[in-house]
Amino acid sequence: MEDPRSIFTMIIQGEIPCHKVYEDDLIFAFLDINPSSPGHTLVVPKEPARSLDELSDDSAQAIGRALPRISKAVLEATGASEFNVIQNNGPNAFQSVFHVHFHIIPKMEDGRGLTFPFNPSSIDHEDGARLSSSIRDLLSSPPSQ
Ligand code: DGP
Repeated sequence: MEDPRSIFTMIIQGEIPCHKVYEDDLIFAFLDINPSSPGHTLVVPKEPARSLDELSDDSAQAIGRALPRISKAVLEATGASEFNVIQNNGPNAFQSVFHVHFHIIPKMEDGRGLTFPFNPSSIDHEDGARLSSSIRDLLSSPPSQ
């Protein structure tokens, strides 16, 4: 039978080797095996949520605390002064490992790092008013857990 655990859970549990950079009760961070630039780091909650919208408040809080600290250390270790943090959810949104993770990607002076088109458009204000109202309403009701 196929192992239901994600590859990141196996890394966290020490069954698959990695270049670990940080660990606490709720968080694990290690270098990406396919780095976009030197120091490309993945910050992963130990909780095996598949996507960010499924993550518990406790893990979200721990990630929020860890990201700036880990980013600072990655910058210092690589000599980069700029970086991207990116987090993908769903296969069409470029997620390939279905265990929440944040990429910290140093932007090097020679251009190495994240490159992508943002595909911007102009906001439709009527649509914007409707959507922001709908999101506000959803956020003001108690979380369903
Ligand atoms: P994403 O596309 O956002 O799901 O990114 C998944 C990343 O995980 C991708 O950049 C490569 C990395 N990755 C996949 N398998 C392994 C592994 O076994 N070890 C390490 N260190 N990184 C991995």
